[in-house]
Amino acid sequence: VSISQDNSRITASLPTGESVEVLLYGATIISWKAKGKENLFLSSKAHLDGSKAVRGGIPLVFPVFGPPPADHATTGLPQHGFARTSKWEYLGKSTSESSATPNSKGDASVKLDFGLSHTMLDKIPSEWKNYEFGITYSVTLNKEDLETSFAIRNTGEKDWEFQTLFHTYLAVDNISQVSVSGLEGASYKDKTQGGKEVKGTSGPITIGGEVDRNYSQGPTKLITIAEKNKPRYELYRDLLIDVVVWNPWETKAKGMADFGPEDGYKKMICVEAGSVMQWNTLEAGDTWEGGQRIKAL
Ligand code: TA6
Repeated sequence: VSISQDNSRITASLPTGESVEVLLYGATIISWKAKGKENLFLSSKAHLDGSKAVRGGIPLVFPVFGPPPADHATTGLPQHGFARTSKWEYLGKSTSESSATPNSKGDASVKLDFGLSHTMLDKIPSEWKNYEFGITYSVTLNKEDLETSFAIRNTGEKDWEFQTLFHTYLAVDNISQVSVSGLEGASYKDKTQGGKEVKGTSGPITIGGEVDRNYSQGPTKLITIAEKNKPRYELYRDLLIDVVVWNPWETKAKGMADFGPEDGYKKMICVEAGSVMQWNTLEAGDTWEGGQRIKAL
């Protein structure tokens, strides 16, 4: 296992060639290579200098998903909260190369830990300036999959509530050949129709235009992303009971200054594991843990 670090990013790679690259800005994973491919979409116009949330990779959403509601503790925060635009600290790594690795096939594995706490935030114009928290974000690179998990602690005296999500931009060859299964039949909130509840389709989801759907899908349903009906990614979730499926399509992609190339929407699909359809209350002193594992096939 090799780790390299400069003041802006951490890169880890396994002897078998898999690698992950994480910006300290937002603790944003901007590259995950496995099976000889880049598996995350990163806009060619993404800001990687800390001037704006990264358009691509796996931005972190906390403590609110989407535009914050009015008259709420998150009112005044930016869309998707402050985690993805904060400078996280690198807490260190742990590797396992012996045959005792979790997947016991003797493959190597490396875990990178990142931390963010209320003391590290720039002044924020919201009730959240009175809350105290500590988040440990772990990125684990295994030979066949990438795990991202949160341990979110309420380190203060006040209870607070939050939403959280991994805003994963998966790379695909051609969106018109992509199908997503595991969400069949589930109703969803359609953000392209003002959040209207829509009855789910019976078959796998295919993408032929702008899609922006919030599914509450229970914590254990396996979500599979296939290309030409051949599974390419499997998404396993732990406690992240909601799944968001998003593709901006042509017009919305053109409307984002940091989205490139213009037809890049054909090469990505966001399948986002989170807990965003409800507010999660974290009592003073408690810890919430949740994560995802994406397997590249
Ligand atoms: O992933 C779903 C979504 O909430 C979309 O509605 C769209 O806003 C997207 O996130 C990107 O948001 P951003 O703030 O990164 O431009």
